[in-house]
Amino acid sequence: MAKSKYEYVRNFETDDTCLRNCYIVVRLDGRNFHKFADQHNFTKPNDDRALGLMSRSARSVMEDLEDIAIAYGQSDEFSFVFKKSTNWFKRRASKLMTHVASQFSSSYVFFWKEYFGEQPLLYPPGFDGRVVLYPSNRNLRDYLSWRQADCHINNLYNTAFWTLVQKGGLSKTQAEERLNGTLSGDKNEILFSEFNLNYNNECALHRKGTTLIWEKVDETSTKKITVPKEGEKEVTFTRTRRKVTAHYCDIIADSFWNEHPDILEEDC
Ligand code: DGT
Ligand code: MG
Ligand code: MG
Ligand code: MG
Ligand code: MG
Repeated sequence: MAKSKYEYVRNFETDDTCLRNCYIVVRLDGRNFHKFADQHNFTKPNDDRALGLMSRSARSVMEDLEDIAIAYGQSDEFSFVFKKSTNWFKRRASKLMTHVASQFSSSYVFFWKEYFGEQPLLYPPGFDGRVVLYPSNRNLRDYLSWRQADCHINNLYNTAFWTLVQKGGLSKTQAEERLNGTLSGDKNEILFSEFNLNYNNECALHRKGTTLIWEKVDETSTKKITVPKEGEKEVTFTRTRRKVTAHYCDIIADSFWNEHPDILEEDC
């Protein structure tokens, strides 16, 4: 077919193919969620409805898009790790990132009511996205460790801050002053000695964030079948399915990676 005279405009498109042999990480972060959380009455410091909805939306991304080996989320962010070997959308960064961001955002709205019930969604939320490439397993693990350490630091601070305000009767300014310059150990100590709260016994989802991976799960179901001469009979089927499973554990140390050796590919 003859090309139109306008065809040349295609050449203005830039090549954004991701380098081969690298993990492609897409990280999304809620736009202005400080305000969004306030306006939708998120509980402080952690709102389980909001965290559940983030996780549900991330699962939809993993199920609907190809080649995501692991995802990690905390607060208003989620990181998706595409396999090193993925060739989805010819590894074009803009395609990968926009598909993740739009699937996530539409899922967040689609599943809102399931998590928030009577709390109406007041305006359409948005998420920004970025793409980062990691060439080695060490770099990828350090990236995920960085996000989990961020979760830990923020959650310990927020837990201490809101405990001082909600249970200690301090104003927000007083709580801020009290925590100014404190180290992790000091915050743990305040929680333990003044509020009898052992931070390590707090909810793992809040302390560690959410890790989603693919796992093989056996599913058993029963079915009624009709056998000639014998009549109706109940039989049990077991089939193995790949499912997205959620984990609220440490992903910084080796143990998680040793227990799930399929997530990472060989370094090349
Ligand atoms: P951004 O990302 O630059 O558009 O601005 P923000 O406001 O989204 O800032 P960010 O992403 O650094 O921080 C996340 C905000 O979301 C933070 O202000 C607290 C809020 N948030 C996230 N999860 C929860 C929650 O479970 N409960 C409450 N109350 N707030 C939350
Ligand atoms: Mg930000
Ligand atoms: Mg944000
Ligand atoms: Mg954030
Ligand atoms: Mg199209």
